[in-house]
Amino acid sequence: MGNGLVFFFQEFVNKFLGQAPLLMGSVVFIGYLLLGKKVYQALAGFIKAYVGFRILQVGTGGLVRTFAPIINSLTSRFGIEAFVIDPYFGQTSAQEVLDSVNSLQYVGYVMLIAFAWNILLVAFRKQTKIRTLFITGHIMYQQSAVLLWALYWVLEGTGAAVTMTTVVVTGFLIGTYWSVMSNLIIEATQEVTDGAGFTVGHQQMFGSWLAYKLGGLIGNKEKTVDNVNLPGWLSIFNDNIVSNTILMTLFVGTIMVILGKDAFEYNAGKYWFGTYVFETTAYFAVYITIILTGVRMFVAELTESFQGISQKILKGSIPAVDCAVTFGFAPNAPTYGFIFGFFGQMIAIGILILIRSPILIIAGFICLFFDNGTLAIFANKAGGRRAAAIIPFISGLIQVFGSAIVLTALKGNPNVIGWMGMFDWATLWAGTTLLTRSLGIVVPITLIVLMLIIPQLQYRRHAKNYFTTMREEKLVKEST
Ligand code: ASC
Repeated sequence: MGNGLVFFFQEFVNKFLGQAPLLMGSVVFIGYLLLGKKVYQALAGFIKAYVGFRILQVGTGGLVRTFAPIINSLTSRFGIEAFVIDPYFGQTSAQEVLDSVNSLQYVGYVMLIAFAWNILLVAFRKQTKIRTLFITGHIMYQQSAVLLWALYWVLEGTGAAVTMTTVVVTGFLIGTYWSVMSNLIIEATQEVTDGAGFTVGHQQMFGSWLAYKLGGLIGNKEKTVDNVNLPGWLSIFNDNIVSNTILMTLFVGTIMVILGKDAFEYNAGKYWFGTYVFETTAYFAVYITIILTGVRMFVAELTESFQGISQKILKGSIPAVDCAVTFGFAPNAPTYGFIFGFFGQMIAIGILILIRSPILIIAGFICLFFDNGTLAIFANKAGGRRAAAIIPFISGLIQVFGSAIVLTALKGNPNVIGWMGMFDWATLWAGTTLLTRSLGIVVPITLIVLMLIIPQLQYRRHAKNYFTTMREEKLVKEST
């Protein structure tokens, strides 16, 4: 019986909870039923949300496949052998380390504890002030795995299986992070998306909040990345397809030319090197357009159907979803984030090489694009182009240095090939891991309590309409 239950949990976690499109579609389906729609209407919603999410993944997957090898060969060309800061390199390290101590299955437990804790915190939202349900499945799995690995390694690292105490504490800690940080950026995300009815549930929620707060101090929100209003021929940059293609051709194209044609396997019968460079870099705009198409589809369904959940069961709650969902609201911002974050990371890597650091870092595309792209979206909303350039630049430095520092504590295991690298992981989680190594399990436990204070402070600031749903606020806005 006990074994059956464990088996069911593992199946449920891997084949449902960890499958973001299925989870997303199911949330939409349930939402529509709660709104009193017919089953066939709810089914149509499920399909649109599922297919929309899959389209998003076609776009993000295509970006990664096209651009990751270019970034990788850039760093390997210069003879650097090091750790990669990419979420999947972090996840792989976590899985391999945990598997080597027969504990991979505990990642599922962590994820379930965290998700149940998130639901409970929302259920008691009058007391906890948490309004957000974290439903970005692949990120939930990834973060559960990486945090369990990091805490196991610094707390135990014995070679024996992970203890239940560490599993439970990790579950509550990551669940608190999902709840508190996605809740923290509701107000900013609402500004960014013009009240689209969701918040971000990803890897840089704390970073996005900082970017939004600091952005306002750095620049002018009127001078946004999408409202460049350039004179004469430069006005073609006002179209994000055109500007993304031109900027990426210049920027990534230069990198490709530096690497030279021998660095690429392409069909010389079909392309000159020059056209190959352009046809590759133009894929950037192709995939961004695909992402936006998918996002529009599932956000439309999610925004409407989630009303069922936020009106009927978890009143006033909001879904926390993938960061790429915000990209449609300022389509030039991710390019800013990518380019300036790239400069920051390259300078930081150069410094590591110069000081002969024992840890070298290899840049990863996901971190460069999605992480800094998201920070640029939030920075731009509060501080325009200037903020969208400066903040990702600084973030690039932090991503490299923070990851290098935390890897000093984790590199002892031969299965380690990288770290997540995303902003929150290079700051908050790197710090937590190091502090836990020095002070023990009181650190994660204290952090749970401290984080739970944040929504209480936030509530004081926004008490008046804290629990009205995003949709209601949007309606109020539109009617005034
Ligand atoms: C991540 C991760 C991805 C991407 C994606 C961005 O951190 O694991 O697959 O970012 O979620 O849309």
